[in-house]
Amino acid sequence: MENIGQKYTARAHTNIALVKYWGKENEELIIPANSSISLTLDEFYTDTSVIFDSTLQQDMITINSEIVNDEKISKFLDIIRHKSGINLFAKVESINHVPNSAGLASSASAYAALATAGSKAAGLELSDKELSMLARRGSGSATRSIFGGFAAWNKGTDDQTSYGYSIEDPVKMDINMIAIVLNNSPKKISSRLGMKISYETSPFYDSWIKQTNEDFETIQNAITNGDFSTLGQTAELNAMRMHSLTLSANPSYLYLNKDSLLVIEMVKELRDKGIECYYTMDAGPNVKIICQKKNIKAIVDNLSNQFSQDQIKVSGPGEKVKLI
Ligand code: 2P0
Repeated sequence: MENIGQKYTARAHTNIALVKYWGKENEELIIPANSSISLTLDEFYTDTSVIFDSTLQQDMITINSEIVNDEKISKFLDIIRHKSGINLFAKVESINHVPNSAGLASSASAYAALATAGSKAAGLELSDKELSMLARRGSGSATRSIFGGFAAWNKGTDDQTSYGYSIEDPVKMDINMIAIVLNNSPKKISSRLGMKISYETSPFYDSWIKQTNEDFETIQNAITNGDFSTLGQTAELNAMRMHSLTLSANPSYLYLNKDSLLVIEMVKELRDKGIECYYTMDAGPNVKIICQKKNIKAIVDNLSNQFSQDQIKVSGPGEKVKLI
């Protein structure tokens, strides 16, 4: 086990779902209620280093240089310890180049990077598929962040059948995302809790599953056919269908705020003017605009009337996870 006692660092990028994951069939193993599709982004990523160290008396974890006491991370390290048979504590240092807990999916890049650096530091040699299954145990969306470009998470039914895979990387389609950061503070209802309430109480949940399985087929075909318009239209509808699960839950909750609605209206106005673009939102108020390169300038100029430059972040497709 020559890797033990050596520090490994991995970089993983966030992803934005085009077909959303919103509910678990198994909370312990993180088996989702539906398969999902995403685009990995190059602008937002996490660098995480891990070393298993025989001198440590407990796991030592820092995020953005601050010491954190996160039981979720230690439980995740336990899974790596169990798989590798090592019995040492770890030092984990993670730097997020993503606004935390604001619907830009920092947990996706965080657990993809931790799974990759952590498994390597523990002497495991895992395939991308195995890495995705490990990352899934930390956070569902991390399953897809092992892969670059267009990626999918096959729902499966148990630990061995629920994994991520690449649909297309590098991406052939001209596709970009413009993230509008409307709120950088941690959200009130975590996605973990939100999706649990929706799964258990929304009377529309069964319809969501039926519809989202159709959306999966439509977007998969749009990627294969290079059909940007169908991809954008379907991703936008799928996002609103997911958010309807928050409104229809008991208790009802909502991630969007008035600025989110403002951006949605701007996107519709731009479309009316012939500038093709679509919106999507996750478990927070930030809106991501899906567009092609030729329209980035017009969209950013329009957004600049309402928002400052540092709120507007343009990103293209990102790479798969790698050791750095
Ligand atoms: C997604 N989201 O597919 C969906 C769409 C947010 C909205 O996956 O409980 O942090 O750790 O598995 O992955 C965010 O939820 O939740 C998410 P857990 P996760 O990207």
